[in-house]
Amino acid sequence: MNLRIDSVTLRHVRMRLKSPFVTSFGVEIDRDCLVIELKSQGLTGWGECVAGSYPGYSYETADTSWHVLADFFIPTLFKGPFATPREFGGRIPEYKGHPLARAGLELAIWDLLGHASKRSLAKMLGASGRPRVPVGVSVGIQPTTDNLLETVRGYVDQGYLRVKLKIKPGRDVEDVSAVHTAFPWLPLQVDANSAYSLNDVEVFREMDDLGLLLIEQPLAEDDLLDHSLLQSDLRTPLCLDESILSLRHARQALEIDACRVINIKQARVGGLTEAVAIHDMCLDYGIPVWCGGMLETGIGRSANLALAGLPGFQLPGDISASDRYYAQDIAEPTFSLNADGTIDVPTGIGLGVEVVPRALDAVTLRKESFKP
Ligand code: OSB
Ligand code: MG
Repeated sequence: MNLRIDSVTLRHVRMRLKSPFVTSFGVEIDRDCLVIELKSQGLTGWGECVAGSYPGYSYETADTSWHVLADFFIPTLFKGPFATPREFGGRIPEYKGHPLARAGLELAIWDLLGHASKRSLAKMLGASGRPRVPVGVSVGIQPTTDNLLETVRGYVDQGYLRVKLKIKPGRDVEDVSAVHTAFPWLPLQVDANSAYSLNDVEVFREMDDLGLLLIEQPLAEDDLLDHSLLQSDLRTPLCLDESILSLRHARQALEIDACRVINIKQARVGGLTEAVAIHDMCLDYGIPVWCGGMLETGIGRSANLALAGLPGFQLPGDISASDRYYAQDIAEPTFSLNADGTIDVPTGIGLGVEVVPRALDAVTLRKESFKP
């Protein structure tokens, strides 16, 4: 089925997080993102571009994504009809970078084509039918170690299967040891968001004795070589997040042993098409992957759950319940944690969620529609 795009609406939204999310790169009190709405022959597709208000995680922001989408990517949608979401990448070969913007638009095409073919995203991705996926929670840096222990206890009581602790220089080994001592049975991992260098190797040697599942993105995003040197010094697997923007990056990282686990975020790699390709390659290499998150609304969260149903996703994802992030999400139904620490993979057509117009309007800062 070929679908021509009749209109695209971009919205910049800002949603208050239940509690500030603190990482080595900064603080998020509100989360900004772009919500993308495609209309085609009576059908609607939704996407989410997770670029935030400042270039802390990557160089992209909501404003740069708006510019790149409005001025370059969206006009290519009007050049002809789509039969598959994978065609989108082929429409913009001349444009470089901006994976978060690409992924948001590609996601809206997936949702739209799901509605056209009456298939769920999980079906479109070829998931082996895993009906629910194990999940963990990503815990930001807390004001004190006692606050951290209290916060982790809250999530453990809710039933999360593993906890990821954000770390930064000065708030690392001591915090992580305290959590490990208080919850010795709890699967733990850490995420540095590229805050360290090889000068800090002692920090990681100490962390190596804590039995962590993995250490995520300790060094600079463009530094595969130093990750490989650090990995050779540690028993704990390194896991890359920011460094892996494409299948090529993933292959090169594995070839030089820069990591032994990969965090796959469909947003960071420019969309689900590339995410599935990385997943498939890692399955061939015998490298475990897990699904990362970007504090998504229900739109992106649904996509992450569908992706995490693929067989290579062997570790719990950063896909927490909707109520871990927002008091009011913009899409329904929201996602909740099952008693066994899993979340259900959505089964409705497309993303399987409905955007709630009133909830969306309440958080929209800017809105613009584009037509052929
Ligand atoms: O590095 O994985 C990260 C959130 C925003 C930006 C980067 C990261 C994160 C998280 C939270 O760790 C994951 C989530 O719960 O969505
Ligand atoms: Mg990360």
